[in-house]
Amino acid sequence: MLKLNAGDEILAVVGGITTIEEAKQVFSNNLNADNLAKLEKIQTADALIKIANAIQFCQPEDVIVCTGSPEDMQMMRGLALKSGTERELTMKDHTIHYDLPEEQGRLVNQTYYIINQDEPVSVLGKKMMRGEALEYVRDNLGGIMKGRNMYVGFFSRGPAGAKLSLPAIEISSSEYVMHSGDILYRHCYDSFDAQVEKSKFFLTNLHSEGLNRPEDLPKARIFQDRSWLTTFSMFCTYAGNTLLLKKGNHRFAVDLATYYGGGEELSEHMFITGMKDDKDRITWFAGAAPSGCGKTTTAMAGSEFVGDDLAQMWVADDGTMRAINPEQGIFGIVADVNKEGDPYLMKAIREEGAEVIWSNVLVDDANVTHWTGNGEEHPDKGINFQGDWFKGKTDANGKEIPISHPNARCTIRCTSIDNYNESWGENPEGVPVKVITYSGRDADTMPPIWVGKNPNHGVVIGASIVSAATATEIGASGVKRQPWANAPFIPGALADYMKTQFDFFNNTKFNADDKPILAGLNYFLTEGARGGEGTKLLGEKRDVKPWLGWLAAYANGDVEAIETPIGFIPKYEDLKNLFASMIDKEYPHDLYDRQFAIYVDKIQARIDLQREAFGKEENLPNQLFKVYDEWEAGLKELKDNFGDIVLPEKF
Ligand code: SPV
Ligand code: MN
Repeated sequence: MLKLNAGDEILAVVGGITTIEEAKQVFSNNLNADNLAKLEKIQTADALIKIANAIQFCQPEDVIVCTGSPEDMQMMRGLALKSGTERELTMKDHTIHYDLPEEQGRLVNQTYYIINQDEPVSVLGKKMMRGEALEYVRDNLGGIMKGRNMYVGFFSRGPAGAKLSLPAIEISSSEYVMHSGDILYRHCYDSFDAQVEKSKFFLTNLHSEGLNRPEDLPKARIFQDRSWLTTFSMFCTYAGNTLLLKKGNHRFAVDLATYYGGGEELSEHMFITGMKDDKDRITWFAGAAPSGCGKTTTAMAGSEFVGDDLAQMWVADDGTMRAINPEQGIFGIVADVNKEGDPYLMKAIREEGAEVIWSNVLVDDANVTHWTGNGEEHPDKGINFQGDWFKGKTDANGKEIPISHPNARCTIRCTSIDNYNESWGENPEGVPVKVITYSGRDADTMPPIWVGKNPNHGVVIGASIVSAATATEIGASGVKRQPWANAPFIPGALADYMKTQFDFFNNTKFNADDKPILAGLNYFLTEGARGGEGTKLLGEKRDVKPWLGWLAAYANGDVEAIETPIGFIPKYEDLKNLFASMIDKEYPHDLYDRQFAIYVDKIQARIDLQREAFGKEENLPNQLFKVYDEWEAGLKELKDNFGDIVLPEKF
């Protein structure tokens, strides 16, 4: 069980400020009249004491309070340019930021949960005892902001007034981090106190990149203090390591949902998107996929986009499942974003009108950005994530350096994207979710879509996601299990998280008609895995639309499905019609057969892999193994009757 406020509060120990009077003294010593007046509006004593401790400890030259007003945001953008952490591009309101060549993703091996004696931590995360972390923070963050500015912003992770919105403070010496925060998160300076009052919690994030030198990178640490809902980040700049409103606070939100949500809340690594049909009915989806597996693209396939990375979800009093996006923008991978597959995003980042921070892409002599897979002409030279670049340039190992890093990204507000549905996105009641999807990069086993037969089967589909390694995590390789695509962000025991999933989806508060369906989604099947040759995909990016379209039709009772041992799959005729009406594409029967044939031995091998890995965890809910038993029994019978590869017509 997670214990809040247990053990020493590191920030208080290193800062030494414990009372509001002391805090006010720190403010009057360090802030000019303008910023002092801004900070005076905030009344939450605990928050003020934290900020005072950060000032006392990091010793900035100046403290700048970011209220989220248009003037303050304009100022922050200006400061980012002045400091050189961003550079202006030719396109109006576009800037470029580079992270160190060695820091192009999340520093998984330098990210730690701070723990107290005997606290269970996810087997997937690293942990450090509180005392050791305290010493590390004291030694490395003390005085780190001497001679520079400290920025303080107040944000809400979610629309104001939503049940699961959480207020958070971001403190950083990086103009780029704060500018990114302005784009990706909702400021709540004016309502911070009221939001803390309502949610009872607020989150605190403290970051400094120090001198931003490659030689300091080994010292970089991302600490997550679960007990005090506080993060510390140092000697790094990549937003996934520094803008801890994102994954840092997501980890705390997972903890809160798991240990305090009572089976009525979830905090997931999921997009939120809606599809409006010809009857003007919107079917809402929330879908999990590991980092770098097309979550943004899937979200953008909806006509009513709401979010591409995180979802806070709950069972509402009206018996529906609701979801909000804790963010208001996207920090999206740009590799392979092109006109054909991502028309909305492409328009937003390629045409004037949006404020965009690019990171780690190539900038040519005309100050225009380029990236791999954009479907455009590429220049022969420019500047990218590793400095000067020219076509054919190789790295120290003789490997050709791509034009942009595979984890290069763009930071942009949702309101700049044409399919964003702002009224739903900002609705504190959340969107009513009917379909949950779970996907990974699975080249050879599962079909494009299949629906769990009941909530427990659905939960186990989520538990069983696998994926090839991606560029989002430094040092990752091979095929990895990716439980719920959320494992890198689950701080506590996996068993506790899993129990919450079973409790949530079996919650009796759901109306029978409003229970979401839970489905697997996989568009990475290759020719080679289905009787052909090579690694070419069997489908295309744009097929996502008919896949989601079928799930919507099924969830609404418009189509029937075929029952297989692992779940329900679509009928050929329905898909054929959807391919034609949604993307004007012919969908041949033999492609259907190849995509939806059940490969019994391959699926069985997956179950074996999962059983073995989960077998090492303690106290896992029994339902997990019961579902695997059911799948296995069905698969065995299938194989006895029809052999290893079973076409849909056999069911
Ligand atoms: C991811 O890697 O899942 C991201 C980007 O969404 S990060 O901010 O690094 O988490
Ligand atoms: Mn993500």
